[in-house]
Amino acid sequence: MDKIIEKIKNNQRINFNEAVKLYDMDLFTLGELANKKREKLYGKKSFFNINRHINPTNECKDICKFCAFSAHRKNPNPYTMTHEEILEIAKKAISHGAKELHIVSAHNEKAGIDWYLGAFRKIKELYPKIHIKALTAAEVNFLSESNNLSYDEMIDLMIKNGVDSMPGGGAEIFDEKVRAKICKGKVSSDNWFKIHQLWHERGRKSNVTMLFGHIENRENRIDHMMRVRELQDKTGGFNAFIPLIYQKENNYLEVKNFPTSQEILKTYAISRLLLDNVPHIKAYWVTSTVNLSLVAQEFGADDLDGTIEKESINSAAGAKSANGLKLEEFIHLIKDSGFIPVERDSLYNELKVYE
Ligand code: V47
Repeated sequence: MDKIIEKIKNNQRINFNEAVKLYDMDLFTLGELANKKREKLYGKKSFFNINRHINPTNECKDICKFCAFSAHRKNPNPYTMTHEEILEIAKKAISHGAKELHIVSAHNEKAGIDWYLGAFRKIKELYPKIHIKALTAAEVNFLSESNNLSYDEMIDLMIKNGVDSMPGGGAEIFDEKVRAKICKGKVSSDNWFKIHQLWHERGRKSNVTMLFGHIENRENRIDHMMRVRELQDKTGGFNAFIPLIYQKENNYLEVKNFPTSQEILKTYAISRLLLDNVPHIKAYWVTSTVNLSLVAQEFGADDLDGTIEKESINSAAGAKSANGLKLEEFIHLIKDSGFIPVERDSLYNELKVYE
């Protein structure tokens, strides 16, 4: 273990086996190593943005076992918003100060590609300054396949219709065996990376998530991070790595053992240490709970996502995030935990420092 600590302290890269071994380190030594890296990059600053999540449809052709959001037997409430409804939500969010719309949908075979793209185009026509973070690689793959478009053509259409950056969803766990068990039929891991690579090659930014705490093991998580590090070495296009903690309600995935808070904090810390080329580690409070994401600030995380306003995907599976967080509360929580809240834009330019 001493050798690994030495390497980390000397800013040398750790490899797969060393990263797996870090899980055996005691939490506080590991946390301190990750915190040192985080402090070197950002001091006590913790980033967030004022954003609004919009999930315009839950009608999905795929059945991911972990998903409680899509309309199915356990959640029999299919909906598809009209463009007018989406625009109304955008208008309200922007009037409340939102600078980013995070728009993610299910894979709706009835809606048509112009329903997806037209929504972004209309939002941008009315609100040219708003940042649209939309379409996961899983959606891009679905729309490409169902419209006979190459990924290149799809990406051209996204840019033409006003998408600014891509969210990190649909990554789940990249290990093919685990993927086959939890989300068979969804975009393959290779294609998930292909889509993000093409996006980055257009000079655009994206995020990458990792859904953990279900049937995967520690090796699968490290493998996931290693694949991220590899593409990031080539493109530098990922802004943030976002570990998502599995929520267990209203879905079809049978999970017996859930990760302890210790395991979750170790995962944040290891991601900070292993992903030396990814600028931000996001503790997405929706899945980690607000309290644990505040603690995660001392274990390598420097970003807490945003105020969100409304959230449907994780709250359907049990997360307490349906109505977002109030800005004042968010700021107070970060301050009270000993960090400096920094409102950022979607590309991590600092907008306001709350000293
Ligand atoms: O890909 C679905 C996950 C993701 C469950 O890029 C679940 O800034 C936990 O990608 N338990 C969508 N997670 C959300 C997402 C995201 C969130 C916040 C910020 C960003 C970003 C991206 O939600 C899906 C899937 O991995 N998810 N069901 C569940 N039961």
